[in-house]
Amino acid sequence: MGRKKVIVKKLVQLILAAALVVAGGIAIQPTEAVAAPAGCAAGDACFYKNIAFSGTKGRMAQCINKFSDYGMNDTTSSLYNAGRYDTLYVYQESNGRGGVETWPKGTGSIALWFTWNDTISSAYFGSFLGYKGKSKCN
Ligand SMILES: [Ca+2]
Repeated sequence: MGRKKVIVKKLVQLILAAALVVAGGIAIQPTEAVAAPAGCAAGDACFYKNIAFSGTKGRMAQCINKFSDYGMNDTTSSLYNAGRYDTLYVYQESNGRGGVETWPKGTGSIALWFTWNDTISSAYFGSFLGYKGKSKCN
């Protein structure tokens, strides 16, 4: 193989690798190890109407079947899991239905991406996943 062909092959490999990184970034909502926002108490998960943990805040201690019960359906643009033990599970529809995304304790997102911005309708700490749709989460 000539030197030119080797260089072209390497370039193609680099471009393909970059494309894969971009595709992965779009497909997966990144969990960011961000500092806990002020006012999000230990043990809670906090949901904010605006990015960067600002705007109207909702807090969750265990689980919420319907964000609409709190006037927050499809409004969350940033969130933080200040839970002590559990991973936070959020869903695109009420009662734990639809697409799901998770944030381990101590992580959050300062700006939810694409399909996750303004779409969250229910949320559960891992220990309460068994109560999806039940009154305990109302
Ligand atoms: Ca929704």
